[in-house]
Amino acid sequence: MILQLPTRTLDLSAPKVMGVLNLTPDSFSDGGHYSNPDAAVAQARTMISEGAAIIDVGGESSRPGAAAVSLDEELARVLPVIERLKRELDCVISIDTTKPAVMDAACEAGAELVNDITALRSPGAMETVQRHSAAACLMHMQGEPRTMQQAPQYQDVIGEVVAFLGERVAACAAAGIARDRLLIDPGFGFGKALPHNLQMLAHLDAFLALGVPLLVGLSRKSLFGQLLGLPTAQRLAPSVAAAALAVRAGASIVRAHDVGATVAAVRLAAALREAAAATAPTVAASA
Ligand code: 9MG
Repeated sequence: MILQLPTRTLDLSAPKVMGVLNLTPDSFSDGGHYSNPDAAVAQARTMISEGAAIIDVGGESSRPGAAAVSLDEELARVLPVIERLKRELDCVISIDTTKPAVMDAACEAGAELVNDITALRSPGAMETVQRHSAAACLMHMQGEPRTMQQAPQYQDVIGEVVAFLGERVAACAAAGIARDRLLIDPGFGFGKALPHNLQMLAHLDAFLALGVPLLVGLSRKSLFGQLLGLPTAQRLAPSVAAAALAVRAGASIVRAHDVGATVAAVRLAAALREAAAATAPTVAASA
């Protein structure tokens, strides 16, 4: 599989890691670094040296309960960084936003992928992606970030999320965004309780049936806190293990904070996936 971008083609036959570059005040220990593009560019440089193929730049937190950010504030956070990434580093730049005006300005500045947790449902979002010939990641979320974790409800989480993503892929195709510009994402932690997240991870293959490359974001998610009792700072091991499991099950892109460890795990999982595809066990079942 490939992902078609405006200036290049990303070969997804080997899985890729998307490094998270959050430019929100709560993302930095001093609470103010986001206003300094130098720190952000240095962090992106490190992630690329560790093997990230994509840098996902975000100026608004999607954590449950996070405050909304104005358009001007979001633009002020992301644009100076995208401009410098475009000038100074060789990577695919992704813009993590739900606002069409931010998508537009970010693509103008050099972003080639729009990562939208609302799956391009804002008026004008699909048209903006189409106008820039950008790629898009369509993510499932039940509800909205402020309240989504209060009481997520599904009859059949896999069936409902697959159906939603299939509808969004069809809507994008109808708007002229070719399928080879799309990624789908089940949205771990976005309006899902622990059993929903575990069912989705256990049945990731169900999403592959849509024929669109699968991106997953599990890094440091609260499901590891719920399952293992670990605070955010101690979620590296389960995050990396989950990334490997996702790739073994067929994911093409993994979104991660800890790029070096995730790249190593993903390479192992990809090698196992290839070995499984190339060899069939010949051991006869015992009578
Ligand atoms: C922005 N963001 C936070 N978590 C995410 C996830 O799981 N997937 C995608 N596509 N974006 C995410």
